[in-house]
Amino acid sequence: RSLVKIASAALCTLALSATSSFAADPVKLRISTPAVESDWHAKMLTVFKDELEKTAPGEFDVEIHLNASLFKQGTEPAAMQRGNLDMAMISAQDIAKQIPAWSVFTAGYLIRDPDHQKKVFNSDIGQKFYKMVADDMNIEILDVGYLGTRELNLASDKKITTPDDLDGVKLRMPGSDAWLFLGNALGADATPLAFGEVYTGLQTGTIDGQDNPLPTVKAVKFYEVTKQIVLTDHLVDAIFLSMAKDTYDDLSAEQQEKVQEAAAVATAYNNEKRIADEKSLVDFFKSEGLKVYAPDVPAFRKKVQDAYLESEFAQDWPDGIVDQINAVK
Ligand code: KDO
Repeated sequence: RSLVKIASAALCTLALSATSSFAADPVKLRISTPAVESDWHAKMLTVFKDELEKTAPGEFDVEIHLNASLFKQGTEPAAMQRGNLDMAMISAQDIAKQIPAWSVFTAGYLIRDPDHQKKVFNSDIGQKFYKMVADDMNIEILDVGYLGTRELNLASDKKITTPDDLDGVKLRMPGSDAWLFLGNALGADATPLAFGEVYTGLQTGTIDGQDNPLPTVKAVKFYEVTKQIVLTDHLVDAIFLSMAKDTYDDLSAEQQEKVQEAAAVATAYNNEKRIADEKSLVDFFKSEGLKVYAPDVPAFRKKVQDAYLESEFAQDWPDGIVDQINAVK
């Protein structure tokens, strides 16, 4: 009898420790990004982590890996799909490699501004495109963040007015077809290079320029190795805070809700900071000795829009999608 008691007590302890260790084990969320610490979308990851710590104390262990130290730029979706990474901030260009319809969001001069971007992705259009990513890539997009409006940033001080002025300019773009197409559509000679190598490329002259939003030009100090910023406004860029669907599906409904809420708080923080920065940074770059001016933007818009509409990319866009995006007010 006492043996039975001892045995059942032992079982009880086992069961208890199994439950309590399960409850105490936080869900590890490893995030990889090429972003540098001082850029807003890197800081937004800390906001995400802090928010989760507040709303779900001890339930998550968010690990942030910056500077592409965990996975190379552009390889994050595959890493999430293989089960090697839980979260990343992925681009429309990354997604378009696997879902060609997504290339519509890589087209220059389509999304008008950050407000339009948020509204498009919060609408049925966004829901439909997010579902494609969940179904075809097994990745859950939590929210869209505004990466900023991309501008040209060149090492030479030759005045740029129209796309013809970029003839022969070796313009670094991130390494994928969709990115290179955009660089060439602007009139430059697009050349691929990883984000982490751009500063040295500009410094040593292996590239003549790069394109990025102004807050990133500041965060990575590209202004130290360039002479001008041409305000082409060619791409209102987005970054999608995402989670491997297997990781997401393993969370409880309550945890999923907290993750969604934390993502919304984080992207709101990023967007507010970036939009404010974009308004004030022109003066900063001028004070650093750079020329900052607007070219003939309608000439760039026409060249780029024509290039996309005639491209093979456009053949994969859902019927009527450009009109639907334009109609979002
Ligand atoms: C870049 O390489 O120029 C880019 O801006 C592309 C974006 O999609 C994104 O990968 C970003 O770099 C990184 O997050 C670094 O800011």
